[in-house]
Formats: sequence, C-alpha cells, structure tokens
Amino acid sequence: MIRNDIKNDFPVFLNNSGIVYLDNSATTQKPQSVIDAVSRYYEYDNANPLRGLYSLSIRATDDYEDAREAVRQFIGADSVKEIIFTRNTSESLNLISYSYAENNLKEGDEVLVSILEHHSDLLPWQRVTRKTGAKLRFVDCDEEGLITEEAFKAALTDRTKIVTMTHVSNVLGVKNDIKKFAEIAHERGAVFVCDGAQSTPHMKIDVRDLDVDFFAFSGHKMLGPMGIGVLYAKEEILEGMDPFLYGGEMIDCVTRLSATYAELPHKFEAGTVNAGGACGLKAAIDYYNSIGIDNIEKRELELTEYAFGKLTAVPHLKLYGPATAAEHHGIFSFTVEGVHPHDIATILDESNICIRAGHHCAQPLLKYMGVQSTARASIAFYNSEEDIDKLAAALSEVRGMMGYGE
Ligand code: 7TS
Repeated sequence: MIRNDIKNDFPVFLNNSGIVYLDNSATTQKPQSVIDAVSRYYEYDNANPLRGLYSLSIRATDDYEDAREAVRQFIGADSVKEIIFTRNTSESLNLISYSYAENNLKEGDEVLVSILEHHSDLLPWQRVTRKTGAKLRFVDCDEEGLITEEAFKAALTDRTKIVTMTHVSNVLGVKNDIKKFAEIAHERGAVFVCDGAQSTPHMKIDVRDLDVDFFAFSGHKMLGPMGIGVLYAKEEILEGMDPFLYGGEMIDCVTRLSATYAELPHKFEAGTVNAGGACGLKAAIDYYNSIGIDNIEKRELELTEYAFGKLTAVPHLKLYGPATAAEHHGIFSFTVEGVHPHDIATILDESNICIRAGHHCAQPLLKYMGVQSTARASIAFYNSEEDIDKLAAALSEVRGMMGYGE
C-alpha cells in the first residue's frame, strides 16, 4: 500500500501547491530523505573519498562504498566490482562504446539496436560503428511498439557482436522481454546491453536473472540526485576492458611513460567522485525499500490503468503505443487533433500541469511512427487519480482554447 499522503514526503509538492507533475520519465521528484542524505554528507562527512588516511576521509569513502553496496543489492549483482558510478545513463552507455565496443568491433561486425532507443542508446553506437567500420542495424517494433521474437531473431546475424536495447521505451512505455532477447543474443555469440533508465525506477531489477552483460541507469530518474548514474557489467567483461577516462584514483602505479590501473571498479572512476550524489542515491534506494518495489509496481499499474481509461475517453486524442493499458508502464504519448504538442504542454502549464512535448530524444522512433512530436505524460507512484483527472479535464479543453468547436 502507498500512503495517501505520500506527496508530503516530497518538498517540491509542498513548495508548489497544486502542481500536477507528470514528467516523471524525464526526472522524478526527490523525497526529503534524499535531500537530507546529500546535505548530511556535506555537513558531516565531506572529504575527498578514496584519498585521505584520516578519519573524515575514511568516513567519506565508507559512505561512497556503502552506496555502491546498496546499488549492488538493489539490482541483484554478484559483486560491488560490477557497479561503476557514472554521471547518468548517457555516460554509462558511452563508457561501453568507448571502452568495450571500440576494442571489440572490426569492419564487417554488426551492432543491433532497436528502433525504440533514446538517443543516448543510439548515438554512442553510431559513433563507434563509424569509427570501427562495423555496421549499425535496427530491429523495428510492430504497430503497438512491441518487438517480437520473430523480428528480433530475423535481425540477428552471425556478424552481430553487440545487441543494445531499452528495457522500457521512454516514448511508448512498452517493455521488452530482455531476459529472452539476451538469451537469444548469447546463443548467437553477441553481448547484450540493456538501457534500464526507464525500468529501474519502476520494477524489480535482477541483473543476474536478466543475464545481461551491461545494464545502465540514472539516479535522478529514481528519486536520487542528478549527476549520479550506474553502469553494471559482468566482472569478467570489465576485467578485459580498458579504462574510459584516465587520471587520478584509477591507477595502481604510474611511471613517466606508462601506468597500471586500479582494481575494479575504481579503474573506471577517474578523478574525484560524486560522493554526495552516491549518498543521495543510497537514500533513494532506502526509500524504495521502505515502501517496497512490489507496492510501487502495483500502485503504478493501478494509476496506469486509470490513466489509460481517462485518456482514451478524451475526444480527438490519439494515444500511441500498446492497445492494452498495462503495457504502457505509466508512459503515455499522445496527440490532440489539430493542436501542436508544444501548444498542448503550454496550455496545460496554465493549469499547473507538467508534461513533456517534443521528440523525447527518440527522433528515429517518431519518424517510424509517422509523427514529428507528441505530448507525453508519465506517472510515478506518488501521483494520484486526482492528478490524472486534472490532466484529462485540461486535455478535453485544449481544442476549445485553440478555437475549435466540438
Ligand atoms: N535512456 C532512456 C530510455 C531514457 O529515457 C533517457 C532519458 C536516457 C537514456 C538518458 O538518461 P540521462 O539520465 O543520461 O539523461 N529520458 C528522458 C526523457 O524521456 N525525457 O527526458 C529525458
């Protein structure tokens, strides 16, 4: 059960009375406990972690490493060596492309991406395939946004070395069967990368069960602070990879002309790390655990079904993606006939309703869908039926405000 007064845990709602926040796919709001954890780190424990030999610095190091352990448990990884802190999903995916893909791809090899990808899981692959002479191939989705097993198998070839796919689409809300696709990719000898930016905040993640080789996500989309993200990767793969960024803290021994590198995971964390952000991310994980990820999933499903019913009843509204409510995972992209999505978002803002409009950093997908832009509402467990009622009511008025009749 989620408490009825759950929004009171989030100061932004107390400081912006009446606001209806439905842009959770872009970033979530932060509970007081997360804000306090970041402050607490700077008020009590701040020193440069991993460097000092004095107690304060040791406490800073412990805070940072405790956060890594919290992340390990949260996603079910075997070892903290497999948890690398980055800035966000984008950096995590770039790390894979620079440190793994660039050294493992050659001319003629193929990288398979899905048409659903956010630009963050596309551009790094465009770059590395250009650089190595490998080929970038796409697996398309069906009309509802689903990638079928048949389509996936047909897109794989003996030359596919890397498959990369989002767990949940930030535009359509569809969830890919990552466990099955990773298994098929492995049978064909490819490694599997999963973009977990839109799934980790909303469902139980078990990287061992999914059996993915890489899994990337952002702290700020799961109640944590901005500027801290995660790359999970299997230890044996990380061991064989070159560092991503070079400099302080990622070394073992340095001579004038060469260096040996630190043990995992520090080999991939050059320079002073974001310890305050890591403390905030740990507090976010503690908050998830105090509510229970199962309860969050259940509540978000209820809200998703409620929103699906309300949105599909709005006249002249076209909803994109799955025809079944549950498959939207809290994400609704839509257009209103005759009204530009930017106008929809601006009109809704007058009622204090926050939604996103545009291409959602997924231009190839929108082109494939045959639209330039959509409006998007995305839900988190702290939203309410009342939020959705306000959204639907405001959407019903949009055409009238633009001068259309009934
Ligand atoms: N992958 C997916 C599936 C995403 O939805 C996003 C951000 C990213 C990667 C990039 O995450 P970042 O933390 O590195 O920026 N998606 C969105 C969105 O849908 N609206 O704003 C950002």
